[in-house]
Amino acid sequence: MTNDIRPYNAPAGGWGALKALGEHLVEQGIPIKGAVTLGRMNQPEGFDCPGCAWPDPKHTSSFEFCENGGKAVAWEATAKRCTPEFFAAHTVAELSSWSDFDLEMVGRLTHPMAYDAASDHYVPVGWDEAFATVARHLNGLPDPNMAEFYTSGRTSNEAAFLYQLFVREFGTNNFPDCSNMCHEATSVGLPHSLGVGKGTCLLSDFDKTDCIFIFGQNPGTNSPRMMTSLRNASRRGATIMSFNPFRERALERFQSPQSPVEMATLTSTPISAKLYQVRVGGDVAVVKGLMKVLMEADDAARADELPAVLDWDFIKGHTTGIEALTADLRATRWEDIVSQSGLARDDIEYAARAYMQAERAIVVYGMGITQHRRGAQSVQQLANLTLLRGHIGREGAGLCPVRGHSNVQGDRTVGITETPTREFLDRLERRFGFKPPSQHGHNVVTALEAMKDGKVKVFFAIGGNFVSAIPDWEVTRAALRKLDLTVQVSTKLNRSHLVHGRDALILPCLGRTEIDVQATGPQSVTVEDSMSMVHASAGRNAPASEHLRSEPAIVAGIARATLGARSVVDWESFAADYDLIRDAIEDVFPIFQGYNARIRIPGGFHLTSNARERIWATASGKANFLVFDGLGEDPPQDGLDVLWLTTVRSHDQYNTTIYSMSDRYRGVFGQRDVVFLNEQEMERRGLQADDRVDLITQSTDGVERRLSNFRIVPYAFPNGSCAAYYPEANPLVPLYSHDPMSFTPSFKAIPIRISRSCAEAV
Ligand SMILES: Nc1nc2c(c(=O)[nH]1)N[C@H]1C(S)=C(S)[C@@H](COP(=O)(O)OP(=O)(O)OC[C@H]3O[C@@H](n4cnc5c(=O)[nH]c(N)nc54)[C@H](O)[C@@H]3O)O[C@H]1N2
Ligand SMILES: Nc1nc2c(c(=O)[nH]1)N[C@H]1C(S)=C(S)[C@@H](COP(=O)(O)OP(=O)(O)OC[C@H]3O[C@@H](n4cnc5c(=O)[nH]c(N)nc54)[C@H](O)[C@@H]3O)O[C@H]1N2
Ligand SMILES: [Mo]
Repeated sequence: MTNDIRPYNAPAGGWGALKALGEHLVEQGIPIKGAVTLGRMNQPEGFDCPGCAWPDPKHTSSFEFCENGGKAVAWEATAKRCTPEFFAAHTVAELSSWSDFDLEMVGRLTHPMAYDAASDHYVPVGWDEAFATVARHLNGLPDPNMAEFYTSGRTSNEAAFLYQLFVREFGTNNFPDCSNMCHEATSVGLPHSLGVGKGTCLLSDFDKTDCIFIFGQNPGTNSPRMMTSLRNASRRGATIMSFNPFRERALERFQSPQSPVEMATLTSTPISAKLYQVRVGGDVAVVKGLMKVLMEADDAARADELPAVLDWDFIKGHTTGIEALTADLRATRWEDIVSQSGLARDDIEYAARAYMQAERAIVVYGMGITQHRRGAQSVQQLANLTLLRGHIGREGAGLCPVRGHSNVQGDRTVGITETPTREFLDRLERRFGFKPPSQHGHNVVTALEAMKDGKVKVFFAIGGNFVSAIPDWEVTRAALRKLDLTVQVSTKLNRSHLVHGRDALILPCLGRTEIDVQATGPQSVTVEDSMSMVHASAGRNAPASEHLRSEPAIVAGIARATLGARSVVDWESFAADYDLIRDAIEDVFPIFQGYNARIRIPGGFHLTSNARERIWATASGKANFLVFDGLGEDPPQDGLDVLWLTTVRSHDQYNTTIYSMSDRYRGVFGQRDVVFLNEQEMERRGLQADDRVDLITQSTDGVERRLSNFRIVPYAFPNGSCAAYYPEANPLVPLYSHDPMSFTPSFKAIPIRISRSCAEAV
């Protein structure tokens, strides 16, 4: 493929999306099987899309086309296989030189494999022997806290619950989790505001709202089924406003593959009324600006005896902290808001007026908000914005964090957390009869620090690709290589199998599209989507290999091997019948009351949210307005030279899985080692389009973090900001650069300098 830069002028979605998916099915060798499999996705009797966490209309609808959901399914249902013969043909050293794309293109893992240091190959191993290896390492540790148990968010509720049960009976709360790098800022920030660490919207709210504000989220790529809701809202006349340094195509206009008229006439629906290109890290300034306009308009309305702009009944009855918030807003100067946000005051006032006029408004956000040095506090500012007009606990309104992995929210709900509450531990103890550890465990950042310091010996991952998702590769990968054992429960070969400990295991598991038969017959699992809907998922494809095991079966096998007679849990029964796991979940978490009966109803059920009912589980018993000190989401940096680098997903990747080297909507083809920069910033540095440059982090710990030979892509990006792709840019993100409240790495704002690459300078 040519590595080309050319603008993409078509709308998002449409024929371009259909074509892209068709090509992908052919590339995976499954043009027919892929299409049949897609027909079963998100159907009452089918499986849940393994792509994103956006809900489906009740899981009862007819086929809804989603290009990227389709790619996620094709990726799993591929005809390609990664077999023992493949491993025999390639040493780990050789595979380490392969690209991430090439590694995953080998296909589905078929056999459990163990690393053999003498030959530098992975060799086949029996399941029992693999379990015994894990048990030997874990039981040899002087302290259970010397092991880390990572979870990636595709793991079902059933597997996740068993996993936390095993790890807690083993004796630790070390649960680094992908959400530590994702929506942790929501989980940690929002409870202070609303008493709940999740969103308050249902899908039906999008059908009733007048206004949607979207901060730092790219629905056309990362939750494409959301485009149906946005398109319908836009056509109903709801006002959509987006805040994003990129002019993401789907936020501009969308051609719905579900609409025969748009497809036939090549027309599209405009999505955002305005798309504000906020500076990287400028959102708090925008939100404070919006709130300042609302407050001043309310002052003026009061003076003129007009209807209030703020919802004072709600504020007085349901909240605390309004005085401190308004004092802060009064003290915040417009010139600072403008310079920090990169937006004109007029723009912010225009957006605020749209917000003010809406009776029902939804505030949506994604990684552009959470992955900053003050991510948790930034989330709280969005909560303030909704509370000012009483938009929580009202139909058609609310706060809507868009979660990432398809079950990342469910994993949290069923106990994957390094900071368990006393109440949860007590219930676990009452149900099972062992004393779970109460000492808080490690998150991703503290786990990596402990590995660096030699305090950890074993790393176990259920899903994911930890070594590529994490920041600061040079340091963090060296830490992982020092471990005694690394274990990856995976579906495909990835970098985490190649950056490994002295002993290493690859345990291949069933994917969500596949039939899972256990001792009592075929099983289904359950997942919770971004809007707290829980529903069943049952695969229909034959497993990729007869040697695969389900995630619950793998966890139960390891638990039995490790804990043996000292366990009080009947692991075998749980692995044989997932209904029993759900009964146990219900015993520990009363919100799952009637679990097994309720998931048999098509569409599943909603886990109620207190905040949606205007019940505030905060210390004050009210919703709290919280003040953000200043405007900087990230620490100030001196010097004209500094650019804030944000790291984003292309249209053709799923996190660390790269589907292709292109990013169609942003006009980048056949390459990913690029940096997006505006003409003014280029000129300032004497740079031109296509120049090759080095990106160098302005580190504060004296360590050099540099990426070489990145190609400049001129893009109308805000001043002072630039962008590159995740995960290629992860070596630039220092481990210390994280939110002190939520420990979310600041993947969306790294201070860097850019200089011409040496090879070119001569
Ligand atoms: N196809 C596909 N689907 C996915 C994923 C995937 O990789 N591929 N990943 C899944 C996961 S785990 C997650 S968490 C979600 C992620 O979904 P998103 O939250 O959409 O994640 P990103 O693409 O990282 O970034 C979101 C947007 O933030 C913007 N942005 C960057 N910096 C800033 C900033 O400072 N301020 C503002 N306002 N905006 C900013 C970027 O331009 C981008 O449009 O998607 C999930 N779904
Ligand atoms: N710079 C930068 N870094 C980031 C981000 C960013 O925006 N910028 N985003 C962060 C975010 S939001 C997240 S969520 C993390 C993602 O971090 P992870 O969740 O760790 O990474 P993924 O790339 O989603 O994991 C892909 C692997 O999961 C395995 N897999 C897929 N399906 C299954 C399954 O059904 N079962 C099992 N057991 N394994 C499976 C496959 O082997 C595949 O290779 O990355 C974070 N890192
Ligand atoms: Mo995520």
